[in-house]
Amino acid sequence: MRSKFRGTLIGSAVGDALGAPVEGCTADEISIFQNDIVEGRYTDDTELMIGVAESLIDKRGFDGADMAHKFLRNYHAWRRYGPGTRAVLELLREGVSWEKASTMIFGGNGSYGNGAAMRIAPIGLFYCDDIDTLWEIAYRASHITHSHVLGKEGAAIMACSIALALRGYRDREKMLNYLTARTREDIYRDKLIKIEQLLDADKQTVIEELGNRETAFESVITAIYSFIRFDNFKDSVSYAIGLGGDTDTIGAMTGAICGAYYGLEAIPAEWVDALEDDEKGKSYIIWLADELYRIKFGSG
Ligand code: F2R
Ligand code: MG
Ligand code: MG
Repeated sequence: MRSKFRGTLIGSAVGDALGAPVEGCTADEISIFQNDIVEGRYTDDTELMIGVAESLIDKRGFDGADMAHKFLRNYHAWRRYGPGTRAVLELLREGVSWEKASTMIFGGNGSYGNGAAMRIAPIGLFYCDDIDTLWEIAYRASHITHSHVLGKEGAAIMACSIALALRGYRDREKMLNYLTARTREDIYRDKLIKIEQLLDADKQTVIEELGNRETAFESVITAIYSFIRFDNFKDSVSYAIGLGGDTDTIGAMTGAICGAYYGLEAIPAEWVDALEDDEKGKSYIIWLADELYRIKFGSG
């Protein structure tokens, strides 16, 4: 189980770093994508995920004000944040409360970007044995930057997928049935139902049906699909990135689910080796995973 905790967070960071250099490219443009070329720098996806894990560890559970503070403390604009999240972080810096800031963007509608889903992995780990609580906490943690229900729902589905993968759900039908029954929003349910018919589909069809963009409803189900379509970490994450579009984020979300299922040892060593290891790099991310595990299971 500890290897799965590590695999989830490192899998997410590796998927992010692998996809980052080609973020925004089309599938055709990256058809020459080579698995062994890795810059190793992670982006906003991982920087925010680190903040989620740090806050859960410090507070032994969810605390919105503290998590928002961790996001601000870790923020480096050069890691390429989404415009909505950048605006919310500015509002938080100006002293707007974490409950209010996210409701002030996109004309008061809030964001349905995938920025909440891409960072949610630690919540999938921490609340893996209580899906009702996991769903509720995923919504509350998303609200710090993403107040639109579709942004929150995408994050809850992602957290739930990680918990199911951790618990060994890979039987396609079982996992999809669970998520479909749980999902409250039609746009996600409809895409989950499509997965079964798309298992042999070509890339263009998958992009058209499931999406590869930076909105949550055009990326979260794509990551679940990439996990389900293959039987190992490398093929799933390579495929997800090869779809083009929001490659770092779909790579990160696929990597998190795969890491939760297969564990750290299943991630290609050359990918883990290439991941940055500065102040909050690979070693620190492994430490965060171990702390989450220790708090959750009281050992190790
Ligand atoms: N920022 C990036 N990538 C851009 C790369 C910059 C540049 N082109 C370069 O090459 O360097 N990636 C990161 O942002 C994504 C996560 O975004 P997040 O945090 O959800 O931000 P935001 O702005 O809230 O939402 C993303 C977009 O979704 C659309 N959108 C969301 N809510 C909307 C609403 N209510 N109405 C209309 N549109 C809405 C907007 O287009 C948002 O900008 C990840 O890819 C991460 O890696
Ligand atoms: Mg990013
Ligand atoms: Mg991205």
